[in-house]
Amino acid sequence: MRWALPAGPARRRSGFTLIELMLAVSLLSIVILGTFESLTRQHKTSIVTENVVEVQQNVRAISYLIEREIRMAGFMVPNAVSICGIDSINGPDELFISESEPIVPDNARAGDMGARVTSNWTTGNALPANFVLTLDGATSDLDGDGNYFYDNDGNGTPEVDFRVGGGFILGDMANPHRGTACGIVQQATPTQLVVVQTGGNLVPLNPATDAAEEIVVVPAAHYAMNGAVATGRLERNGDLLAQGVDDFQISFFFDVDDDGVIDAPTAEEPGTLAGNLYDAANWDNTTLKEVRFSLVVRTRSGDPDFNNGAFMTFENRVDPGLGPDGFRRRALVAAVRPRNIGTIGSI
Ligand SMILES: [Ca+2]
Ligand SMILES: [Ca+2]
Ligand SMILES: [Ca+2]
Ligand SMILES: [Ca+2]
Repeated sequence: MRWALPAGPARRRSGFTLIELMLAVSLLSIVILGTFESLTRQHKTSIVTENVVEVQQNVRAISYLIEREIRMAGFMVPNAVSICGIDSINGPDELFISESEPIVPDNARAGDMGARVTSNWTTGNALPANFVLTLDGATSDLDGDGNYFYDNDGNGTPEVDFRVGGGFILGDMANPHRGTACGIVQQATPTQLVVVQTGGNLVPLNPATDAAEEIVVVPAAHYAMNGAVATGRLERNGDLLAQGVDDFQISFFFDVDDDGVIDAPTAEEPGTLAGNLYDAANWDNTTLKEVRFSLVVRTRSGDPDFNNGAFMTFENRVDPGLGPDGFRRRALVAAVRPRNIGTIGSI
């Protein structure tokens, strides 16, 4: 008798065993988790890149504007009123640059444009707020072409070359060694300015050695951080230029001994080192050779995975010692030679 194998198809298993199922699920979850982590990482990286690119673009655009304006400082106006600043060691600096917008170039009048102040300028002390400057109306159309630039009252017709809320620079064009004063315009007509002086001053006239004074005032672009530094707003004449700005520092380089070389890093480079402050009252703008500014901008949002990132100090700014805060930063330092200073008559 022969044994036969059971007829019919061999028994086939259908479905998975529990072990197989568990193995498959855990493999799948590893794959999903890995993909998710990689996506999250990529997303984070792209946010950081985006933030940093945004900051870099902002810094470049703003610094281009400031560089261009510093290069034009003193355009057509006396050297004495070309530039002014307020230096600080515990906060951002402020910069005033003579404005070229209201001016149509005129070679015959280069170095001569600017409204003449006929009232007395009290020297030696900071002026009271809302100080009134009486102007010679024949000179307050800066370029004398019969047109004004600013329409402060918004009636559609420009009525004056000074912008309310904008900056001003004042100096003695006959005696530029007396220094420079600057501040904000409160009210403006062709015959009168109401101003708040916030920086610099003119030292008293020395009747024995000085020429008869010739006080002149010009409109200025005022670069400053708005009020509380925490806002991070850098403004030009009250208009927003950039947000996320940590610091704005300025230093000034002079050639007082006129040997063609910027002077040694002592008092002739005010605003560079600790204890080395710039005061516009002490400097003759005709000897100014170079202006250096630094701009520190941080990313819009902090990066929790970034353990560094702290306040960056330049020039004479004292480190506030705040420690790492997770913000990535970009800093830019630019040195600019104002081409209209020390060369009266050139454009
Ligand atoms: Ca400073
Ligand atoms: Ca004009
Ligand atoms: Ca008007
Ligand atoms: Ca020198």
